[in-house]
Amino acid sequence: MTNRSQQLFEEAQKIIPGGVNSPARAFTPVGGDPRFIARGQGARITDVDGNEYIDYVGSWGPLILGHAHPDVIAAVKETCESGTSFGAPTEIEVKMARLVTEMVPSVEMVRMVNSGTEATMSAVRLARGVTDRPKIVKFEGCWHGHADSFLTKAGSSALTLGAPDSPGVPEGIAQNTINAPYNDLDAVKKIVSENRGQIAAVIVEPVAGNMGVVPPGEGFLKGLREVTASEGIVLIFDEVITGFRLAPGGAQERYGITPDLTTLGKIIGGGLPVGAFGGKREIMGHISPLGKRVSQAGTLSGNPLAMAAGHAVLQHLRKPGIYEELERKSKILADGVAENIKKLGAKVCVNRVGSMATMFFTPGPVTDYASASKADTKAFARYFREMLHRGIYIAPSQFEAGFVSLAHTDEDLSMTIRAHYEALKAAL
Ligand code: KE4
Repeated sequence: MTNRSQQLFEEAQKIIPGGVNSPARAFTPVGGDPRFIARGQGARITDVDGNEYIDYVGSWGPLILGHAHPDVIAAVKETCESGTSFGAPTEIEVKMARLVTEMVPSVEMVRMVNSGTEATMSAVRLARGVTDRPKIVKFEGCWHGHADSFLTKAGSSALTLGAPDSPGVPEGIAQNTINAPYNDLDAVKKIVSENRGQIAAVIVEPVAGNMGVVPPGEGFLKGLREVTASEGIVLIFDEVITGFRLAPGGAQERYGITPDLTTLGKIIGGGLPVGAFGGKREIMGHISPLGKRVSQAGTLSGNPLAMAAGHAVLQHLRKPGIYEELERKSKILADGVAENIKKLGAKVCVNRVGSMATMFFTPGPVTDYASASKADTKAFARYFREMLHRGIYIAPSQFEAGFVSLAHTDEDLSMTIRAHYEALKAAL
């Protein structure tokens, strides 16, 4: 029964575009109406009609500890007793910067912002300011938030809703963004040689999450590092999803590649609005008010509540055994899903890196935007509805990642595997 959700959605659509404050939440690609969520606890969320779901969206990545983790709640409660924002530096911002620079060694200096979009937008402006070059290279199907420079062949909601090239982005801006196929190093080398001295940055999701999960091929990240280093191009790892997800130091720790700049979001805020960008001191030293004074600012950047929440999460993630436990849980689910696929002889494929994964409705392999786009999105929609009906909440799009959290219990995982078998069978 979803009466209350339907009532709220009807009202919401009159006063909020599409009834949602982010298009990724729209159920357009999967049919039906979004569920309005009343509360979350651990790995579960409950909608306003009292329906409970095991949650694999986790607010699109931030909730690696699960919903309403006591450490996070306590930190926010305690902090807000002293006020919510001052527009002046606070101690918690220094503690957070220290924690981030310790956990991600390539980040020698870090600036807090309020979203992943602000982080990537600022990092690209900084790269352009430092190099005095206009162009950037991104990868088809990657999503770096909704700043103009990124909205060409973009992933996530742009891809899901069929608008990878957004209206409203002037040609003058779009022409400075060059897209390459993900995992295609030769294409990048060709672009670089054809635009010598013009490219400020290459920005990449070191593990793509926004066309569904697509891991970097053998040598891809290493090759990007080499070609950018040799051409004085700033290599930006967009770790808004992978940061603190794939290892304490993110994908760069997992794959052993050091970018010049890193963008962060999601987990760093523990569910509150936080983004961050940081990297080499010689580059960060040109962010206003320093050096060349590349402009960047924000009223609520480093907000004490958001810093307290993020700090509580990151401290938890530094404990021994955390990522081994996350991998243990993720592998249980992955193995169960693989067994179901085998039993059903389903022509689907799964890409997984650690606790982020996507099942594609195509035989695969899925290595880039072109192969991801072959997925049967109608079959995915059927599967989505069957999972929702069985109390499993996954992203309402074929082109997103699913996330296991530390709060998912072995029982949650077993229930999910059983539901997955039935839902996949019904969707085929
Ligand atoms: P935000 O501005 O949404 O905080 O972050 C933008 C962003 C930047 N980089 C990467 C790799 C990202 O995945 C994101 C945002 N991710 C999407 C879902 N894949 C957020 C969900 C939404 O747009 O509502």
